[in-house]
Amino acid sequence: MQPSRKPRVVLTYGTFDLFHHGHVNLLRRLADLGTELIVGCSTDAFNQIKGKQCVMSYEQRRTILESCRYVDRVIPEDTWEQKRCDIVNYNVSTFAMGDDWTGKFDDLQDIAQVLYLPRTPEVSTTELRAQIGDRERRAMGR
Ligand code: C2G
Repeated sequence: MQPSRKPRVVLTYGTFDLFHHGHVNLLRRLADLGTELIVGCSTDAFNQIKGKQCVMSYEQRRTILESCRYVDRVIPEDTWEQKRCDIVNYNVSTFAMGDDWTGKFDDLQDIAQVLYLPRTPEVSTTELRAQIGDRERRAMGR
């Protein structure tokens, strides 16, 4: 009988557009840090605030995240400021992001462990969109 592990909630946020293996690598490592992984998925309105053009809607991106084996719960991310409340409300032990965010959320260290994990090299939503565009242009003979 496995001794039941002390509950340890891990929290992260992101847009997760065109879900790719870089996202999966991050979520898998985050899931290994605790007993429950919560993902704050940026809403379409918040992506406008972030200046991010998305291919997929919030509903589509949330559906994909909820299907991921490493994710236990998906919540909407509507503002930059909600992290502190979410950490308290969901009893979060560890807040973690990819290391392109290094230092940006250190102010949360008074209420949670804050980690920045290495990004997966050579893949990004932006890069995928560019590759698709290039291939379409080549197929059209332009
Ligand atoms: N990521 C990664 N490796 C990649 C691409 C992304 O580890 N090759 C990580 C990012 O570092 C981030 C997460 O995957 O932690 C989600 O990336 P995005 O969808 O680009 O999210 P972002 O726009 O960084 O939004 O309040 C925080 C923001 O909502 C984060």
